[in-house]
Amino acid sequence: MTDALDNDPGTRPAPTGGDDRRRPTVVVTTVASDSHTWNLVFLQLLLEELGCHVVNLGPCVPDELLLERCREARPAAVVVSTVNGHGHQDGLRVVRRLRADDLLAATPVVIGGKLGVDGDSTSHAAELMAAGFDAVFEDGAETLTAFRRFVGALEGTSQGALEPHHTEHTIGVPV
Ligand code: B12
Repeated sequence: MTDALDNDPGTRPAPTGGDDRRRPTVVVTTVASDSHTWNLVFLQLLLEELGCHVVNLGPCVPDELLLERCREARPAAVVVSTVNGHGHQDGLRVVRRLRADDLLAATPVVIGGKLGVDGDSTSHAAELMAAGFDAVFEDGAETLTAFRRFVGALEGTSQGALEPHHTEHTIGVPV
C-alpha cells in the first residue's frame, strides 16, 4: 500500500475558494488483493473532470485502512474499482464492513471494473447490490455513461460542481 496517489485534503492546504468548498469528496479505492493502479488513476481523473475532489487510496487497500480514511473524509461517495477478478468476493466483504460502521452505513458506495474471472459471461451485480452496494458498474459499452449519471446525482453536487473542472490532469488531446 502506497501513499503516492493520496490526495487527502488533510495533507493539502484547506480549500479557500467557494468553488472548492462545493466540490464533493469522493474516495477512490480498490480492495486488499488488487495491485492494479491505472484503473484508479483513470477514475480519479474522470471524477476530477466531473468536478469532484478525490481521495485516491491507491492499490492493495486493507479493509481497516479504507474504513479509517472514510471515517476521516466523510465522503459523498466511495468508488471501489477492481480488475483482478476477485472483486465479486472482496467487494462483498468490504461493503459489509462499510455498512456495519455507524458513520458510513448510509454513504453511497459503488463498485466497478472486471469483477470476475470469466469476462462478462457472469454478472455479479445482484449479489453485490444485495450485500449493500448502491450500484455496480461491470465493464460494458454503457458503463461510463451510467457512472457519470451516478456522479451527477450525488448529494452535495450541483450543476456547477459537475461542469468539467479543468485541472493539471485534464484528459484529452487539444485540437
Ligand atoms: C498492467 C496489468 C497488470 C500489472 C499492474 C501494474 C499496476 N501497477 O497497475 C501487474 C503485472 C502487476 C498485473 C498483475 C496481475 N494481473 Co493484471 N493486468 C494488467 C493489464 C495488462 C492492464 C491493466 C491496466 O492498467 N489497464 C488500464 C486501466 C486504465 O484500465 P482498466 O484497468 O481496464 O480499467 C478500466 C475498466 O475496467 C473500468 N473500470 C475499472 N474499475 C472501475 C470502477 C468503476 C466504478 C467504473 C465505472 C469503471 C471501472 O474503467 C477503466 C477504463 O476503461 C490487464 C489487461 C488489459 N489489457 O486490460 C491485466 C489484467 C487486469 N490482469 C489480470 C490478472 C489475472 C492479473 C494477475 C492475477 C496475474 C497473475 N496471475 O499474477 C495479477 C494480479 C495482481 C493483483 N494482486 O491484483 C487479468 C484480470 C482477469 C479478470 N478480471 O478476468 C487481466 C484483465 C489480464 C487478462 N486478460 O487476463 N497486471
